[in-house]
Amino acid sequence: MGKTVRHQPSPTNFLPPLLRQELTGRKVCYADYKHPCYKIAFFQDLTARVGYHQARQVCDGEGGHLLSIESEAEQKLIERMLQNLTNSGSGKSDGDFWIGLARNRDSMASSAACPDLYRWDDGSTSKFRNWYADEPSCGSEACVVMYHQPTANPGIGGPYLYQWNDDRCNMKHNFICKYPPGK
Ligand SMILES: [Ca+2]
Repeated sequence: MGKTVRHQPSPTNFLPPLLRQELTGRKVCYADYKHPCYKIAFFQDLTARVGYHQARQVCDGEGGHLLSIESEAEQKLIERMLQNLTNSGSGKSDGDFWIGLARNRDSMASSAACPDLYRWDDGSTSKFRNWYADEPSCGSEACVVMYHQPTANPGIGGPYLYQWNDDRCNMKHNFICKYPPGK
Protein backbone atom coordinates (compact mmCIF):
# COMPACT_ATOMS: atom_id res chain seq x y z
CA MET A 1 0.00 0.00 0.00
CA GLY A 2 1.52 3.33 -1.06
CA LYS A 3 1.73 5.96 1.60
CA THR A 4 2.06 9.71 1.37
CA VAL A 5 2.69 12.17 4.13
CA ARG A 6 1.44 15.60 3.27
CA HIS A 7 1.47 18.80 5.20
CA GLN A 8 -1.87 20.36 5.76
CA PRO A 9 -2.54 23.93 6.87
CA SER A 10 -4.75 23.78 9.93
CA PRO A 11 -7.34 26.20 11.30
CA THR A 12 -5.74 26.20 14.72
CA ASN A 13 -5.15 29.92 15.17
CA PHE A 14 -6.97 29.88 18.50
CA LEU A 15 -4.22 27.77 20.03
CA PRO A 16 -1.05 29.02 21.73
CA PRO A 17 1.87 29.42 19.26
CA LEU A 18 3.87 26.43 20.50
CA LEU A 19 0.90 24.09 20.25
CA ARG A 20 -0.03 25.48 16.85
CA GLN A 21 3.48 24.84 15.59
CA GLU A 22 3.53 21.26 16.82
CA LEU A 23 0.11 20.51 15.36
CA THR A 24 1.03 21.26 11.78
CA GLY A 25 2.03 18.39 9.53
CA ARG A 26 2.16 14.70 10.42
CA LYS A 27 -1.10 14.01 8.68
CA VAL A 28 -0.78 10.58 7.11
CA CYS A 29 -2.97 9.57 4.20
CA TYR A 30 -2.99 6.49 2.06
CA ALA A 31 -2.80 6.77 -1.68
CA ASP A 32 -6.44 6.06 -2.34
CA TYR A 33 -9.68 7.75 -1.45
CA LYS A 34 -11.38 4.85 0.27
CA HIS A 35 -9.37 5.06 3.46
CA PRO A 36 -9.36 7.72 6.14
CA CYS A 37 -6.35 9.89 6.95
CA TYR A 38 -4.85 10.08 10.41
CA LYS A 39 -2.82 12.59 12.35
CA ILE A 40 -0.76 11.79 15.39
CA ALA A 41 -0.32 14.83 17.62
CA PHE A 42 2.57 13.96 19.91
CA PHE A 43 4.06 16.57 22.23
CA GLN A 44 7.48 16.08 23.78
CA ASP A 45 6.71 19.20 25.79
CA LEU A 46 4.38 18.02 28.57
CA THR A 47 2.87 21.50 28.94
CA ALA A 48 1.62 21.33 25.33
CA ARG A 49 -0.53 18.26 25.98
CA VAL A 50 -4.27 18.82 26.19
CA GLY A 51 -7.47 17.59 27.82
CA TYR A 52 -9.95 15.41 25.97
CA HIS A 53 -12.29 18.21 24.97
CA GLN A 54 -9.57 20.45 23.57
CA ALA A 55 -8.14 17.54 21.58
CA ARG A 56 -11.61 16.88 20.23
CA GLN A 57 -11.97 20.55 19.26
CA VAL A 58 -8.73 20.44 17.27
CA CYS A 59 -9.74 17.36 15.26
CA ASP A 60 -13.25 18.71 14.65
CA GLY A 61 -11.81 22.06 13.52
CA GLU A 62 -9.90 20.26 10.80
CA GLY A 63 -12.91 18.41 9.43
CA GLY A 64 -12.17 15.20 11.31
CA HIS A 65 -12.83 13.62 14.68
CA LEU A 66 -10.79 12.12 17.46
CA LEU A 67 -9.76 8.66 16.33
CA SER A 68 -12.25 5.83 16.20
CA ILE A 69 -10.75 2.34 16.03
CA GLU A 70 -13.26 0.08 14.37
CA SER A 71 -11.36 -3.15 13.87
CA GLU A 72 -8.30 -5.15 14.86
CA ALA A 73 -6.76 -4.17 11.50
CA GLU A 74 -7.18 -0.47 12.24
CA GLN A 75 -5.76 -0.95 15.75
CA LYS A 76 -2.68 -2.60 14.21
CA LEU A 77 -2.33 0.19 11.65
CA ILE A 78 -2.26 2.82 14.41
CA GLU A 79 0.25 0.70 16.37
CA ARG A 80 2.54 0.67 13.34
CA MET A 81 2.23 4.44 12.97
CA LEU A 82 3.18 4.90 16.61
CA GLN A 83 6.12 2.53 16.22
CA ASN A 84 7.33 4.60 13.27
CA LEU A 85 7.05 7.70 15.41
CA THR A 86 9.10 6.07 18.17
CA ASN A 87 11.69 4.77 15.72
CA SER A 88 12.05 8.16 14.09
CA GLY A 89 13.57 9.42 17.33
CA SER A 90 10.97 12.08 18.02
CA GLY A 91 8.68 9.94 20.15
CA LYS A 92 10.84 8.03 22.59
CA SER A 93 9.30 9.54 25.69
CA ASP A 94 6.16 8.14 27.26
CA GLY A 95 2.79 9.70 26.63
CA ASP A 96 -0.70 8.35 26.12
CA PHE A 97 -3.00 9.37 23.24
CA TRP A 98 -6.64 10.41 23.48
CA ILE A 99 -8.89 8.48 21.13
CA GLY A 100 -12.50 9.40 20.35
CA LEU A 101 -14.19 7.11 22.84
CA ALA A 102 -15.98 8.54 25.87
CA ARG A 103 -18.87 8.06 28.22
CA ASN A 104 -21.46 10.58 29.31
CA ARG A 105 -20.91 10.88 33.05
CA ASP A 106 -24.41 12.24 33.58
CA SER A 107 -25.80 8.78 33.03
CA MET A 108 -25.21 7.37 36.49
CA ALA A 109 -25.15 3.70 35.66
CA SER A 110 -24.12 0.78 37.77
CA SER A 111 -20.50 -0.22 37.35
CA ALA A 112 -21.63 -3.42 35.64
CA ALA A 113 -23.30 -1.46 32.85
CA CYS A 114 -20.53 1.11 32.51
CA PRO A 115 -18.33 -0.56 29.87
CA ASP A 116 -21.31 -0.60 27.48
CA LEU A 117 -21.81 3.16 27.83
CA TYR A 118 -18.67 4.17 25.94
CA ARG A 119 -19.46 5.68 22.54
CA TRP A 120 -17.38 6.74 19.53
CA ASP A 121 -17.22 10.48 19.02
CA ASP A 122 -17.51 10.19 15.22
CA GLY A 123 -20.76 8.26 15.42
CA SER A 124 -19.26 4.87 14.62
CA THR A 125 -21.21 2.01 16.14
CA SER A 126 -18.21 -0.32 16.12
CA LYS A 127 -18.09 -2.68 19.09
CA PHE A 128 -14.34 -3.26 18.74
CA ARG A 129 -12.56 -2.64 22.06
CA ASN A 130 -8.98 -3.12 23.18
CA TRP A 131 -9.10 -2.38 26.93
CA TYR A 132 -6.11 -3.05 29.15
CA ALA A 133 -6.63 -5.95 31.56
CA ASP A 134 -8.27 -4.04 34.43
CA GLU A 135 -10.06 -1.39 32.35
CA PRO A 136 -12.36 0.45 32.05
CA SER A 137 -12.25 1.79 35.61
CA CYS A 138 -15.40 3.94 35.15
CA GLY A 139 -16.28 6.14 38.12
CA SER A 140 -14.65 9.53 37.54
CA GLU A 141 -12.86 8.26 34.43
CA ALA A 142 -14.93 8.76 31.29
CA CYS A 143 -12.55 9.54 28.40
CA VAL A 144 -10.30 6.98 26.72
CA VAL A 145 -6.60 6.95 25.89
CA MET A 146 -4.43 4.50 24.05
CA TYR A 147 -1.54 3.63 26.32
CA HIS A 148 1.92 4.61 25.11
CA GLN A 149 4.35 3.99 27.98
CA PRO A 150 7.35 2.24 26.39
CA THR A 151 9.59 2.76 29.43
CA ALA A 152 7.07 1.68 32.10
CA ASN A 153 7.37 -1.63 33.93
CA PRO A 154 4.75 -4.11 32.66
CA GLY A 155 1.59 -4.50 34.74
CA ILE A 156 -0.96 -7.29 35.08
CA GLY A 157 -1.90 -6.90 31.42
CA GLY A 158 1.65 -6.77 30.10
CA PRO A 159 3.44 -3.65 28.81
CA TYR A 160 1.39 -0.45 28.75
CA LEU A 161 1.46 -0.20 24.98
CA TYR A 162 -1.51 0.39 22.69
CA GLN A 163 -4.23 -1.03 24.93
CA TRP A 164 -6.98 1.35 26.04
CA ASN A 165 -7.62 2.99 29.39
CA ASP A 166 -10.33 5.33 30.56
CA ASP A 167 -8.92 8.40 32.28
CA ARG A 168 -10.24 11.62 33.77
CA CYS A 169 -11.19 13.87 30.85
CA ASN A 170 -9.20 16.86 32.12
CA MET A 171 -5.88 14.98 32.17
CA LYS A 172 -3.33 16.19 29.61
CA HIS A 173 -2.36 13.81 26.82
CA ASN A 174 -1.36 13.57 23.18
CA PHE A 175 -4.10 12.70 20.72
CA ILE A 176 -4.86 11.17 17.31
CA CYS A 177 -7.28 12.57 14.73
CA LYS A 178 -9.01 10.69 11.93
CA TYR A 179 -10.39 12.34 8.80
CA PRO A 180 -12.90 10.90 6.36
CA PRO A 181 -11.62 9.91 2.88
CA GLY A 182 -11.00 12.92 0.66
CA LYS A 183 -10.66 15.41 3.53
CA1 LIG B 1 -8.98 3.67 33.84
